[in-house]
Amino acid sequence: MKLTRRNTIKLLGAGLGSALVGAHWPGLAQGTLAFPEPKLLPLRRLESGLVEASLAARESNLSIGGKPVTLLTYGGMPGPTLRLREGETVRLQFTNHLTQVTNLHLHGLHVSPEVDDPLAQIQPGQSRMYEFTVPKGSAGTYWYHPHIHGRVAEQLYAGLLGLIVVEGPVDAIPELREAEEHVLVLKDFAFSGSRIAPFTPMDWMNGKEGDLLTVNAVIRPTLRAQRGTLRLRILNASNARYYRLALENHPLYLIATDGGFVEKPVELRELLLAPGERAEVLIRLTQAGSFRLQALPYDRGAMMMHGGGMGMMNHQGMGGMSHGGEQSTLAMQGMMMGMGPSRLETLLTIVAPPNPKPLPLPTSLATVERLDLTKVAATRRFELGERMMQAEFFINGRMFDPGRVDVRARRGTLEVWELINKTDMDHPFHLHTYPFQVLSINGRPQPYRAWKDTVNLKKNDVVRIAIPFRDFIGTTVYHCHIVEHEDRGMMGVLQVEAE
Ligand SMILES: [Cu+2]
Repeated sequence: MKLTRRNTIKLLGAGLGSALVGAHWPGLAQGTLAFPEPKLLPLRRLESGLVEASLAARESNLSIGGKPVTLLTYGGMPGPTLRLREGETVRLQFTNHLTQVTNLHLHGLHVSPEVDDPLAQIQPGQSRMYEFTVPKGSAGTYWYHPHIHGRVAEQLYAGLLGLIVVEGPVDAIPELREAEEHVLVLKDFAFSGSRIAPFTPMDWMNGKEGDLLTVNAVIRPTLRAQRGTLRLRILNASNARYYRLALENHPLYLIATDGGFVEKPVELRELLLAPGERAEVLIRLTQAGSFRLQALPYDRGAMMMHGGGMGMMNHQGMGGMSHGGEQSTLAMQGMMMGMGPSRLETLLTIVAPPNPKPLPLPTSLATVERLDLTKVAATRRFELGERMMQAEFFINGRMFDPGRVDVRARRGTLEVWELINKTDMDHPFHLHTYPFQVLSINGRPQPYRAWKDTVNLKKNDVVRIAIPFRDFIGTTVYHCHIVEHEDRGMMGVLQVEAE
């Protein structure tokens, strides 16, 4: 059964309000909390040029919004920032101190799928060594999080995430070097007491959001700038929330996307970050005062239900429901319709210094390769589909099967993938290991060239991307980065074979 927003369809009855609106956290005065910088992961830089570090996942007791909460983290929320340099070889020892299986994904880094293996399973008490070289030219902002199929949504939502910063020669450009740099990890939460609120059936359809919006785990912090130019590295680490970012009275100057630098700053009035996406922006503070970084309303096509009770559903979502027959007939009591746009939210307040003197904008940043589209080895089509009622999600009509190879590509070739969103919801499409360039969205070419690993598809969008399969062979995945959709099937297996 397909649900569209126009054809509101009778569904399971639901007193959905309570499931969609999390607990209220009163008494939080706006702008009273200082902006915290995530701590750095300690590194051992050996004379050989090798960098050693260790990271562990564990249950953590922290405070968010002044309340004690129990999360799963890599040692802090967000996890410690892994700050590396281009060309370094890294030996990262990861240990699972959770009571459940997990693994670690180096999201966006061009690293062999044998190292960054999305199908790896690391049992409780076990460790795994991640040894990789940080590619030249990859200066930018990446992140790490679990990728254990079926559990990504719950593990990420619970706090297992951290930023990876790669420094390179481009950072020495004076207009960047002298900017004041900060990391912004955007993440929402819903708690039930001191624990993460249980996933509801609607969470498995829409992706789980929460009413508590945090920047580096603090609600509406205040950043007191010392300099006139800020460089913000922004990560959307939320499971499903989109951030349509705008800063009062100031444009954002985009300098880097998921895959590193663009060629020159791009002036933006607003910047949409889908789950999994990153961006780096410069902000030029030209006047004293306080300015709010806001998330403007955005409609991602999420659904809600109206009417009766939720009798049929359970905390495992609706995946266990039969696809037809009596159960579903009984379930058809209620209405489903679009939730509409999100509310305008203040994420952060930036206080400019008195008489700020911003730096000029850099005139050129990096060269972004122009791919030779006369040499395309294959053009493929990927249709995103859904069966909302069952919270089942598809690519080309099939749910994820780790035992099935969906795409075989050859190393050293360039492919064009046409991504088509046939659902009523936005889906951010993410490819591991191999960065791509967006060629067009609905036939319109992109205004600037950039490397990406995640690209958003609105309802009915047709997005063409070009992927050079370079350096590595192996088996990896592509999937929706609303991680509930990934857990519920919207993922495929890519195998890159030797030339
Ligand atoms: Cu999705």
